[in-house]
Amino acid sequence: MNSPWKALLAARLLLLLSLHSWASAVSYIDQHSTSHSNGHTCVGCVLVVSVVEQLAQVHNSTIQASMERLCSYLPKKLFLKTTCYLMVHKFGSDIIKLLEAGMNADVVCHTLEFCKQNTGQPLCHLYLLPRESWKFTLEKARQIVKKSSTMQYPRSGSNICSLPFLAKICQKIKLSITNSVPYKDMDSDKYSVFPTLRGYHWRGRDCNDSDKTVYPGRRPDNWDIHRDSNCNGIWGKDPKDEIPYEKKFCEGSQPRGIILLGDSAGAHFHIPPEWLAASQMSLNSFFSLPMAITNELDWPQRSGVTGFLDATSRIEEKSIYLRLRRRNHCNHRDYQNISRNGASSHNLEEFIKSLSRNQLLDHPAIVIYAMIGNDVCNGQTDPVPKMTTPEKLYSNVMQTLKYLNSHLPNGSHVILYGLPDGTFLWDNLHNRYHPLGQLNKDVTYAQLYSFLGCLQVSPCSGWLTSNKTLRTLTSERAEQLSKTLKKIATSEKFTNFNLFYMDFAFQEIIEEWRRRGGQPWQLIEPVDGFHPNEVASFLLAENLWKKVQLQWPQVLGKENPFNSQIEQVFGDQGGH
Ligand SMILES: [Ca+2]
Ligand SMILES: [Ca+2]
Ligand SMILES: [Ca+2]
Repeated sequence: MNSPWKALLAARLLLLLSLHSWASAVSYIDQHSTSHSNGHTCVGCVLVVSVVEQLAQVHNSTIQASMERLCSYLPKKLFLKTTCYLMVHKFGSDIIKLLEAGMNADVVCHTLEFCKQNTGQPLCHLYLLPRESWKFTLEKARQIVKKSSTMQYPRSGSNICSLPFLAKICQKIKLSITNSVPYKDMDSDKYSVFPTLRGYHWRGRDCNDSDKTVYPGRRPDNWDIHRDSNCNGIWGKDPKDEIPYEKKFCEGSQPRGIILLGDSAGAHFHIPPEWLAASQMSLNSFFSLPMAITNELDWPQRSGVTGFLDATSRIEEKSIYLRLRRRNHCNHRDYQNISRNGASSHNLEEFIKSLSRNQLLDHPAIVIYAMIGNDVCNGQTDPVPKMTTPEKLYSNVMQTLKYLNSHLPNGSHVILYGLPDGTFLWDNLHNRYHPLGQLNKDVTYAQLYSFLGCLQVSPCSGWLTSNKTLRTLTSERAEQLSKTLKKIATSEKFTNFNLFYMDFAFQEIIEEWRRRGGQPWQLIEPVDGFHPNEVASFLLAENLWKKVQLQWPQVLGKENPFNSQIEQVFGDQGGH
């Protein structure tokens, strides 16, 4: 009965997990700091309480009923539903009292101490301040819950993962994030038969998980006469002439894999707006939540570089991987998304070792280096001192390239991708309503940015700010860093790969999207107001593909004349 806290629980779990990813997207190094953790707890609380409030409004129900509704929407997996009910049980009665007394989510969360204003710190709020003074309103709210027993529960700093039944799954997620290798991988070849927790959503599915000499991307062992050693679905002999199919269809076709070294944008960080928009919320809304949580809120299986599933939006473009596969079916399953939320030129060294390529046994690869934001983006109030300098970038990237040179098979290609000019974010979004603000026209992106910035959990306080000087400064640094990458590509040489540089052509994407009748704001993730969304990701992939095809066709290899024969004999080659 007393279940209104489902929502809060869900929200907290969602928030804690998502916000941790978000936080790390902001500033990986700082993710363990207390202020971050407090900030995320606050954001989480405000989001959940807002959703509860809006669900009551949309369904004309009580707050109690609204909390129960939210919990009922959540899947049982990962104990999401249970956690939700537990939270309702813990905090529901206080939330009911406060919301019914007309307090908004900011006031509720400050009263319940999920948000804290420390001495000397500004007051962080998502909604406009109450008409009566903040101090007065907060005091009034505190009186309402004064005798409540729930105030004894810990708030910020308390981690959802400390709940005993969540500890195990938290541990799993943590481990796969830390190592960026599959959690389930019987033969330890870094390829998995399990989709999430860094499994085949991130790199080609292992077709034999009890043999570490069998994995996507390797050169066929003895022409794959007896087994499919490289998981591309091609093996055996043609009964007509006894020639092995790998030899017949793939020899001389120059197979190659695609590897992305990226950040949250490359991994396709995405929080579906249905998770926040009360008016659209239904029993189906949270269906993908467990999958998303175990993928760190990333959707690499639908990303522009390594995605193998079709886009959910109506866009026909394919990922770079699917284009390479279409060009040469021998490339089937040869993709690796080595990306991490919060990744930058600096912290890539922590997880680049998760890359799998054997210099002697495997096919060459195309590596796209796309650290597009975190060298200039962080959540600090003054982000400038923490931005990467051009000198530092030069040395970080050289370190990465040296690592690649000692791990990539000869004949590989590396493309350094530039940084975008993020000023279009503020310019195109600040006046628009955030999904949370659409019902009552009360939360704009400007408000969201300022709330996140105030809590120091903004994914990019240099661009997501009303301070034009700061936005310009951030763009200038991004441009300097792009120039540095270009300089590296034109002046440095490596024995095992050719090196190229390409601009991050967001302006070209916007123009392309306009030509199709779209608006620039439709290219940004609606919930975080920061990441390129699925459409943008696929348009960028198309843009990159076309340029490479035009300028450096050798990177993509030849069209395989046997593609249709491969389809005839092997169908979908075992799928993905
Ligand atoms: Ca394996
Ligand atoms: Ca294997
Ligand atoms: Ca094969």
